[in-house]
Amino acid sequence: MASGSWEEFFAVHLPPTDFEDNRSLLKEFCERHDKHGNRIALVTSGGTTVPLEHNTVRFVDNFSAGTRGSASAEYFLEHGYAVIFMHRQKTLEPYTRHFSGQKLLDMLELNERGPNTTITVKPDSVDVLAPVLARYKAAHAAGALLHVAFTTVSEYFWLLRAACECLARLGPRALLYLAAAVSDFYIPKDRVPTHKMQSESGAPVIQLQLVPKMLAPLVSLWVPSAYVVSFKLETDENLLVPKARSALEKYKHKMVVANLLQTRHHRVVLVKPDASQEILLTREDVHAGVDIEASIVNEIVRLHTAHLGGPSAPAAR
Ligand code: PAZ
Repeated sequence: MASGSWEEFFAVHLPPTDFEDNRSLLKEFCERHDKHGNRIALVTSGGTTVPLEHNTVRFVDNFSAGTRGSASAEYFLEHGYAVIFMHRQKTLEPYTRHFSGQKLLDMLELNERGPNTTITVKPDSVDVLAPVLARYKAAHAAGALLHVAFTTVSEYFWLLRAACECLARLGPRALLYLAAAVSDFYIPKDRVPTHKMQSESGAPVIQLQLVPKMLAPLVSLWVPSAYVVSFKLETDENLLVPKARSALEKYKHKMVVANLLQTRHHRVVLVKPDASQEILLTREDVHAGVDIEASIVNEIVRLHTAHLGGPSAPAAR
């Protein structure tokens, strides 16, 4: 099963309808933060889909809740980075991730007094809500967080390349943290039916093709000076570090964060050209709600700072 080239992929797949709007937002964001000498982290998050029909009813999905990406984006902001949060539509987002489901509504009290009805935060929820709200407000007041969303694998690649083109001006101050779970397979556009597949036609035979490896042009052409960190998800421990190391040797970027599906929230291995480093949360850490992303981002920021050879990141303005 051969893959086409990345150039062919972009030639065949048209940009998404809101692409120009997103490109303008990315351009403005990168120019503004570049002017202030800030660092920018591009954090990708969530899984991509591969539609089985152009008018899509069904699709193949890649597993990811967006936990890693949304938490990491918050920690990069805390370290003074401006953050482009490139995420799968409807997956977890920075700050609101703390109150998913009914959590937020359960924190509120409704005081029904006709036209003078008010809503207040329950006293015992203030301590939970206030620090998150304060960080959310600070990030937005500083214009330090930009959200751009994708759904399909082709939308993801169009946005990724556009973000890279805008980030290139920052040189080594740009950091790419590619935590999204991106499909390795897709169906070439000319083999995707327009309308919903009908069961009367019998069981469909679907042949997937390999997606070109975009990390190759990304590292060597699109952002050659950026600090690039990719992620590797496996389910077999025996493949985890060897596959991460082989990706690092092939693409020659700075780090692969290797994780197993089953243990990803409490164990990762940072695979670097010269060494590997395990980050492991204890049972108590997990119980106390410690995010493993705090340690992952800490270490990456430390290495990025050393790579820049300068002082720590300034607060993004
Ligand atoms: O979003 P999440 O916290 O549920 O999962 C995160 C993850 C496992 C998708 C991420 O850590 C990762 O490994 N991303 C790369 C996946 C890949 O190899 O395609």
